[in-house]
Amino acid sequence: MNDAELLTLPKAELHIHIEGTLEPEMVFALAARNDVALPYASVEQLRNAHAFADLPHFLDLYYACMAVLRTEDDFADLAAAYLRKAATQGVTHAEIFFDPQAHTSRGVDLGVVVRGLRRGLDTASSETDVHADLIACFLRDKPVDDAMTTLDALEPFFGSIIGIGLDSAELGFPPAQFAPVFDRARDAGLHVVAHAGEEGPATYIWEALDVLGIERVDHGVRALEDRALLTRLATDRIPLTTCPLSNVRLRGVEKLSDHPLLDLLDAGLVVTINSDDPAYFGGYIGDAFIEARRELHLTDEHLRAIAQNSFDASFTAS
Ligand code: ES4
Ligand code: ZN
Repeated sequence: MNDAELLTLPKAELHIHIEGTLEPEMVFALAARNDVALPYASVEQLRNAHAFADLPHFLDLYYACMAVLRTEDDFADLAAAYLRKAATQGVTHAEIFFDPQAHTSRGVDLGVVVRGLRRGLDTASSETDVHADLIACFLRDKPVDDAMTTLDALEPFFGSIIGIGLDSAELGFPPAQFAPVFDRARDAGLHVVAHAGEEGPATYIWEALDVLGIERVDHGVRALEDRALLTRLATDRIPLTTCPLSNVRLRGVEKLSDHPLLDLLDAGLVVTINSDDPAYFGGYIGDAFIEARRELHLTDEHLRAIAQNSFDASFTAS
């Protein structure tokens, strides 16, 4: 398989934050459209700020840039641009995260967010044939009460989302405290996932599995530190949505050639490759496949297995 074939190899994207697809050019375009002041003078200056020490450092810029997203059209444009881009990278199915609290806390109505995203996805979907679903993520570095209130507010939109997730700063924010929120979501028939083992320890992955009842682990790379956990993930076929370019940019690994994704595959896990926040981490999902192949010497057999895993691990792809 050459790079062009790998780029367009059919794949499902299971770990993508729609706000992380906000390219610097769109930040400036929306800032102008909405009359929002930016602390950067140019697209180039903003791009130069894309050098991160760790996850919290990245999140500061990620939340700051979102200030330009204000209207239903903004969210629709963002979602449509992502899906069109994804179509060029072999994506035929995407399960897309969004962060309701990052918008409602700025005074943006939740309906504006969900209706805008859904409209943008529908528009691009009809052009590209890429199927797209939404997963609402709660911010684990905000109080549980805030997540519960947000779940209440999401209830009228349960028909527009397929599940809930848990994201934002991980270290110091163990998953178990969100049990009441996840219990309610599961009772409502929603799928449940959580970021765990990105920067946090393997114990957070155990908690997310046993207390939150998650069906997929987002990232999960630190599972390698716990043999019993690897056995559990392999036995129960709990997929991992790894994001190699993200782990390099946020310094979870020093360089891509150090990424443990092959070790996770060798341990028998259902491993997938995803893009996380492609506007910030230097590449979309097809780019991640290409770079991971180059640096980790993945064979065509590995790559086809990883792509197949993405469909097996998806909630709604047929
Ligand atoms: C995120 Cl890379 C990452 N980790 C946790 N939460 C996030 N939200 C957006 N990107
Ligand atoms: Zn993520």
